[in-house]
Amino acid sequence: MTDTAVRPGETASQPPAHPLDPATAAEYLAGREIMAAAGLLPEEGGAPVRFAYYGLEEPPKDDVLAGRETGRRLRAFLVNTDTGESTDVVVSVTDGQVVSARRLDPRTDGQLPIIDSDFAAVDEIVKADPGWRAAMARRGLADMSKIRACPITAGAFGPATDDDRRMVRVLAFVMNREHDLAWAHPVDGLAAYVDLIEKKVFKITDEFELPVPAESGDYDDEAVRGPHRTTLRPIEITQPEGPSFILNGPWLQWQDWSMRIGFDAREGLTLHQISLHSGGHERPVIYRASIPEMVVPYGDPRFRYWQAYFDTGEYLCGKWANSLELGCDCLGEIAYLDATVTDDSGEPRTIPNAICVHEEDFGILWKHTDIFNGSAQSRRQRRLVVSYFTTIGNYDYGFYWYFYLDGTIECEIKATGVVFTSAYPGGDHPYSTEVAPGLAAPVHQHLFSARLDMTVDGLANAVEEVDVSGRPIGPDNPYGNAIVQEVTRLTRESQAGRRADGARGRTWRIISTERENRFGRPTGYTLYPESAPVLLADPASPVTARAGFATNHLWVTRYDPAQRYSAGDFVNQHPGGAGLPAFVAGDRDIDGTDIVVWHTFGPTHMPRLEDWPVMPVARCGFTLKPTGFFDRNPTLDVPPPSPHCQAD
Ligand SMILES: [Cu+2]
Repeated sequence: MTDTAVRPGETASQPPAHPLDPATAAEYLAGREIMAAAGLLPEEGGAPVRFAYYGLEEPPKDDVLAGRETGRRLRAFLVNTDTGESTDVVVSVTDGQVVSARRLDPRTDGQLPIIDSDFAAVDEIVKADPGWRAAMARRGLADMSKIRACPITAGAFGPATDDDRRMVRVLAFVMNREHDLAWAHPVDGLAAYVDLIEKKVFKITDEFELPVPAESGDYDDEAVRGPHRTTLRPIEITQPEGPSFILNGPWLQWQDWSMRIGFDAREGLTLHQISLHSGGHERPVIYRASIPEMVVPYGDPRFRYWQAYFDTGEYLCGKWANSLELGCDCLGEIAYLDATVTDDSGEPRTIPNAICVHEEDFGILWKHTDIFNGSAQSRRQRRLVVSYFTTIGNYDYGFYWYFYLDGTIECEIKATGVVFTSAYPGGDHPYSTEVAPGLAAPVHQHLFSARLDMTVDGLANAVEEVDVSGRPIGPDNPYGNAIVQEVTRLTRESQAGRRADGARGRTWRIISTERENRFGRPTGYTLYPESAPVLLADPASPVTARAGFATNHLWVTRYDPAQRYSAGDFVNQHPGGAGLPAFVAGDRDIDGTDIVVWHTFGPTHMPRLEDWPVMPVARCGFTLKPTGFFDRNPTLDVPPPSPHCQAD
């Protein structure tokens, strides 16, 4: 086993070689100095101005593809924690200048994301509040050292006086001893509304009292889990000649695939310029792939109706990335990349081994035993895996991208960790599952949004919706066995907000409008959705207004460098309407032009008993398969795994 980590610190003093390379520690520091010199960061040291986001402002696609010198830019969201003043800043590190600084209006723009120091501040604020302490005391909870305060983004539900505040809503959990699992002991019926600028509790909702569930959920305590089983024998993965990929900084090449790896505090892992080497040249497939938003709306309509996390736009998924351990999180010949993000003060922070790159055997690629010529052949499938894991509160999410020998691309998200909990009210409560005595896990959805900036054989792409259906008996179909494909070209943005339809096997084919295969048909890639439910909240609900992206499985937009986030740039307490519904309002032409495909996917999670106290990974995702992109099976040249694996 090897650990061939690439340490960005080694090259921090040099400018990155490629315009899409992640921002370096040196660039973050330089950018912060530019902001300080421009008066955007008053009072160095103990400063009230904090970085709610800080990352690379990628140059527009046209400039990158044309090889134009663009310079390096960074974007920062600055929030003054004394006044609430919020600013969206872009600086040019190359020119040493502030490019733009826009003051936000919270009533129309919403609030900047939660910052690290909000967590500690909220704990102090609620524990100092007499009203909240009295409500806890009524529940027999007087020892504040055992209480864990959980700040939850507020959404936008009115009244306007609440929505104008930079605020969170706080639920509480009890941690009886060191290492106890607090999520097993929710304090229900009570929420504190905290103003993060005034630094006080401005409202308490105290609607009912239920006993704090008592059973321990500490899954690492032998009294809970029992003794470790002793029947698992070792599995070792070895590649005696090393892996088949080449990782040169963030540039990755494996078999016919090549791509650039990026990482962002908000989006996490980003993949750029994914292409296939075929027929002697590079064929682009996706210019940029990422998961720029996700929402986890909960389905309990009682006092916690506001619970809906936009983990990416409100909490910044990438910032909470885990450091991965060889032999624990990843097995075999692993190459790691570090990620560089910043803390609240814009100080660079390296997350060692944040991104994992490795190669996996994936069972049979193709196989046939021929009844006529006696040939028996087997080939092994392999995939290249690029992944990272992040922890957002109670949940942990792994984001995995797979690239296969046959040109298939998959995105898989692994959801694990601990389900969010409440007290079980008893009786027939339809909104949650009782997972331990008196402990409930409310129903919720995890809806992810993939942004796929497609470049199938170039910029000129179009999307076709493909359904399959049987045909009724008729003169051309006398025995009723006919099956046909129905192909509908999606030509305008207004027409391309689509839902999956499992009964029709609905897929979406992204085609080149310039390049053809050997039968004169457009080369393409097909998106296979999972056809799980979209957002189930009522169309008139506040959460639907804010998570408009999640009301369709598919959106297609004309490329616009400013349209990056599915729920809009500013998600926290946004009143709604931003992101994809706004992007498509102009109803642009999407036929034979530079387009972006957006895909909503993810499970509706009615927790099972087996999800408690820690949840086995639940998978979701989507697949992109070449469809007439190649002229035949592109893996005929894969050799048998061993000479004895074929018979002629
Ligand atoms: Cu879940």
